[in-house]
Amino acid sequence: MTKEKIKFPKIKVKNSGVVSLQFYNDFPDGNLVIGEALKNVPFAIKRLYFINSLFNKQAHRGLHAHKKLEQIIFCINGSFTLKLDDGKNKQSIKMDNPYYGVRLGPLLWHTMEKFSADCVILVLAADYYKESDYLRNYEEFKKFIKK
Ligand code: T46
Repeated sequence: MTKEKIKFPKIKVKNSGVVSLQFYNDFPDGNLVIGEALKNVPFAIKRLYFINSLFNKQAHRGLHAHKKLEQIIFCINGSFTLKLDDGKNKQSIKMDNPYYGVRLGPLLWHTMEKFSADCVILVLAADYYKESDYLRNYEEFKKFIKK
């Protein structure tokens, strides 16, 4: 196994952090990357979804926060920019490394943009889809975090 010294930005916003996956990248026939629930993935996974066909260079996804949901977001191919905002601190992260995910904890406004055409985003979620958990309006989000 080759553990490359790959740098990932330090996370400066609340309710986030870096999740580092185990990887084997010295195989002549390709790489293997592993996440295990309640080990390097810090919750029991109830749902996963992925986003691909990101050919529209102007696309913006996310633009919401969750009230309670815990998720980890990965860029498993290509690249995109993840913007995080905890209501006080903001951070922009270039996601282009399949070995690292970013925790999207509750009350973290997040936006995904600047997708490469080959970008594939994988998200692991701790709960099933519930529209009532979304804060899709920024002013509503700001009011919610003051409660
Ligand atoms: C998130 C970011 C990172 C479902 O019916 N089930 C699902 O599991 C999901 C994820 C979405 N949907 C429906 C809800 C909307 O009608 O699919 C439609 C598109 O969802 P949305 O606009 O929320 O997609 P994104 O890419 O902006 O956000 C997604 C997740 O929804 C969200 O939880 O944190 O990825």
